[in-house]
Amino acid sequence: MADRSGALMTDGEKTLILIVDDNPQNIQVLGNLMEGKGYDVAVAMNGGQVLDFIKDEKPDLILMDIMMPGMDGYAVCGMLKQNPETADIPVIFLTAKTEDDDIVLGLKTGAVDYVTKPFSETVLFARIRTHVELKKSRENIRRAKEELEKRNLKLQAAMKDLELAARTDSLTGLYNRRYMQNRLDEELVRVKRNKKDFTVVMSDIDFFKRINDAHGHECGDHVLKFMAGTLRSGIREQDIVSRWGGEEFIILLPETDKKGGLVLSEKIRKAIEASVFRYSDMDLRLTMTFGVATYRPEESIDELLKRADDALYAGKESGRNRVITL
Ligand code: GH3
Ligand code: MG
Ligand code: MG
Repeated sequence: MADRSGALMTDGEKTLILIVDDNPQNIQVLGNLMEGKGYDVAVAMNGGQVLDFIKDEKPDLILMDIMMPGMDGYAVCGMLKQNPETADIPVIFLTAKTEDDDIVLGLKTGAVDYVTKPFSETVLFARIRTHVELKKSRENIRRAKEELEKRNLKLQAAMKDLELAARTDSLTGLYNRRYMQNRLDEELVRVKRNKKDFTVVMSDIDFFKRINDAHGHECGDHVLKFMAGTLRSGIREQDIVSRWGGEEFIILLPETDKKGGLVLSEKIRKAIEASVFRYSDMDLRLTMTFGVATYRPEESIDELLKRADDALYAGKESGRNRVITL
């Protein structure tokens, strides 16, 4: 490991310093000094070479002369600061220009520091070390922020999935019982405010046990999915259909009176009656019975559901494949 003033960062990464000077002797002296402290060193003798170099590699710090033929140090520094890919690289001017105006101009072009020649090695290294550390901690913060944002996005997606799963019946993809219960409670609050009717339809597949018994449980599951699809395509956008249990479904029809509920249920009943469900070379025909109940002021959701259930039961008793309201 490097000594206290050395160039090895705590993460074990080597630090690359780009020395920019048009004078080979200066480069030689500075390069030896830097390497002696454990830094990796790259050199450029003019602005063009700097711009070429930074295309492939990003140094951790640039030590730059000001007076150079062609592009001077100010111009090179200005270009580096304008490029988002290199703007974060700290530039220290190391120069014989000692006027206040020169220093101010240097800092204005975006340099982090300005060291005049002849320089004290100790001070130069202390400054280099400070600016390299600042840059690395800025990078660490940025990386940590990016990582945090990535995790946040993942978490948000997982939460969305979880919310969806919590309200969905996994077999049919319809809303589940718990979600419907919540929606019914909400509807009750709404109806007290806007005084509009709402209707619930409880439906149950007729003789479903026979399907399971004759063709197996897997066939029964397919039938449930098929029925769920038929119910879903029979309702309007504002309606909500859920799997209430086994082979029983509840449809919530907001702002719908009894007549509307009966019409919609009859339409779905007919669609089911007319459809053929194909399962491994068999054509199965199924029917459903529907119990319709429209909300009555002051009753509870349980009372409303009880009336829908009673109507459904009456439909079963009187021969199935029908829509009943009491
Ligand atoms: P009814 O016309 O009176 O409604 O008669 P049914 O045979 O449809 O009603 P019953 O209540 O006697 O039987 C319901 C059957 O539904 C029994 C149960 O095994 C089956 N069942 C409930 N949930 C599922 C499921 O998730 N998958 C399958 N395959 N069958 C289910
Ligand atoms: Mg049934
Ligand atoms: Mg049943």
